[in-house]
Amino acid sequence: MNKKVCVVGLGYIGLPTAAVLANKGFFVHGVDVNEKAINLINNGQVHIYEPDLEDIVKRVVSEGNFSADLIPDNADVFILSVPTPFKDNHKPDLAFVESATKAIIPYIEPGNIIILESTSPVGTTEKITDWILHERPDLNIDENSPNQIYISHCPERVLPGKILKELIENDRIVGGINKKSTIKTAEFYNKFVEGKVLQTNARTAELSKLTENSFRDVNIAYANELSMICDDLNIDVWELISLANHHPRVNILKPGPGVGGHCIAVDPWFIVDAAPENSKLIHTARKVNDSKPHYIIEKVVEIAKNIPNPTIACLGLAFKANIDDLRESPAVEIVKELASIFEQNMFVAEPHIKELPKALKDFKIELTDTVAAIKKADIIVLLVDHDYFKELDTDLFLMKKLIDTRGIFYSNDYDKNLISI
Ligand code: SAJ
Repeated sequence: MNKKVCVVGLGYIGLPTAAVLANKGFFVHGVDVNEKAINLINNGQVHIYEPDLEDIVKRVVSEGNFSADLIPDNADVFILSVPTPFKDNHKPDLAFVESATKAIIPYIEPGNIIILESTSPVGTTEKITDWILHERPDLNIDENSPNQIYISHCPERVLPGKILKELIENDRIVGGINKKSTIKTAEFYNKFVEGKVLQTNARTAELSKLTENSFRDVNIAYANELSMICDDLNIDVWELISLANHHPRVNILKPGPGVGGHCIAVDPWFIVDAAPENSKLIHTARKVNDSKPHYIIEKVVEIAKNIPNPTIACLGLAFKANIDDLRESPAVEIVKELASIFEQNMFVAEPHIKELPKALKDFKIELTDTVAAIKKADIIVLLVDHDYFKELDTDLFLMKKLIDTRGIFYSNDYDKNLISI
């Protein structure tokens, strides 16, 4: 029985994973470089928002099944769940994976399972194996050796906002560095996952995760491209998509102000970097989605030309609906650019945050409540489809220009002041 698990990286994935494992009866030793987060967790609190997470953390910490620390400890299973960002040139940055691996190396013992959960370029699990075996020649991955360790990739696939449910219910893909690693790792996930645990090799598991997020990116790019075509042709894209989706084999996703978050806008680059000649579609989709914020900015500027001293209100900063996460948010990028153009006359409403993010601090932007922002503005740019915005009284928008990038105010009645893109 694998009783002790060491989870390295207590962020959006690692912390919920640690909490779920502790809740299932494992003894979990969590590790992070963020001392503030460690102290909060050991107090039964959390530093990120995810529904129900704090309640579970509070309970498992008080029951003694979960504690957090700056340094790893011996364990039966090590899980690496650290960020894998890309560098300025869109090349993957494995610095966190490398430092997390190096941190656990002194604690690894024969028989241990080491699992990389971070979304990673193809070949990363092999790199981890090399780093470990280089520093620990006493260990090996040879089947039937008494000093054998098991190394696998098992990509996380959970949706922010539904993490605790999806960690248990989603199917998982486990790809070991060899057959024995796959089997041992799958046995571990079968102890707490209710979905299927599918077995493959490490490289296929790595590419499967990148493939899932690229699939979504390519399909969102199609919707975004349609939205710009429709804008040219004076057709409402939301009506168009809802009509086309009546076809039994068509399911077009939603256009928006661009693609945000730390996954879908990042992972496709790992494929483009590894196979540039053969990933033209994936690369183009990235470029289409990255161009959408600029398209929105140009639209606002074009409309503002006809209004003397225009005042702009932007609704929403999060990267998607009903969350407080601003990472890689196209809304933040749009607000930043508009603030540098319209200077004094910018209002922003984001009901999920209390202060502006660092990226917007140097601008003269007023963070205010939604109704006040709308009342003050000539042009309203709706950037996030929060439920809160859906409930707004549409009379507030009378006599104003409304650019709706999320289609929440779309209706069949054509309204000259509503621009849906
Ligand atoms: N978006 C659109 N139109 C759509 C759907 C999404 O513009 O029709 C935008 C959102 O507004 C947001 C971005 O795409 O800016 C990403 O949102 P999302 O809800 O599609 O995905 P994430 O980033 O929250 O989570 C994804 C998930 N992957 C897939 O659905 C294939 C999740 O399962 C992964 O675990 C996660 O990435 C990850 O960690 O990789």
